[in-house]
Amino acid sequence: PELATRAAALREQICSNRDLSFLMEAHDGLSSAVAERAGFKGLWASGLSIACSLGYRDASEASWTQLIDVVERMVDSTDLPVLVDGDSGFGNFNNARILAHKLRQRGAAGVALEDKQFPKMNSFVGDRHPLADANEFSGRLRAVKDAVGDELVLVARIEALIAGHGLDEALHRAHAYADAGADAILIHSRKSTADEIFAFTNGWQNRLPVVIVPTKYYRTPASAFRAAGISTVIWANHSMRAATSAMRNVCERIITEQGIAGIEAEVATLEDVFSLFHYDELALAEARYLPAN
Ligand code: SPV
Ligand code: MG
Repeated sequence: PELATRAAALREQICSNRDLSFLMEAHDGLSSAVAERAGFKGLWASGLSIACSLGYRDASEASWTQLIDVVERMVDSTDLPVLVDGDSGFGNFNNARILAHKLRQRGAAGVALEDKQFPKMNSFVGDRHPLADANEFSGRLRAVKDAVGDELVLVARIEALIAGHGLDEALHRAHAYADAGADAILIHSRKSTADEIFAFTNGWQNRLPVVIVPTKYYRTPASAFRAAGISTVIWANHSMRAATSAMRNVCERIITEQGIAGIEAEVATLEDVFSLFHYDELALAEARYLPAN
């Protein structure tokens, strides 16, 4: 679809749809196509998963140009809107607005920016998560809004709870980022229960839609998120982790069995893989455009 249509679709899912929305992690064209075929309506271009697939750590090691190249493959391989994990924006307001501008050009539907300093570290690694100054980060958000307007959904991600600050700091930042023009707030937590998420949603009262990433509080059912009025849940890294287990298993089996007969029935068929990328369309196009002889 037209790129503006994808941004509108993501805006509908995050900002106006009253039911809970789900975004599935993907990190390349294949994982995007698989998620679409399975029935997801939107994708999360996870910084962690993209870093993993490129062999980097999720610590701002991949460059922003590498990120936009991956996003382009994700956009081209599906019709789905893609919310891109823009980390901390790769620098100050200027780097953030260049990133947003290029993401829009490559067909992204939205970008999430987190209020950390560059280089960032994955929120589940270690204890050093220096936050950006809230005013400075608000300037990053305003610069992105001025650069791309409504053509990208702008999600402001709050890392205050990750960094060990309290609810007050998280709410203070959420209000500042709403004032700066964010379309939605992503509140992140590394706790194994959703208590601090629900404390946040109680205090926030949905001034803007709330997006969450329940990687660590995975036992909380979707019904509880609905009841708290949350807008969108991101299943942030599960295709990458599933692929890691599946690839390891098949590697170990092939080494042990010195053959592939045993695993043939357990891996996707080639027909399955071909069908994800519409080889049938190419055959039709050949009939139409290649000389007949
Ligand atoms: C990601 O998927 O890269 C995220 C979510 O930012 S998390 O890893 O939970 O920080
Ligand atoms: Mg990330």
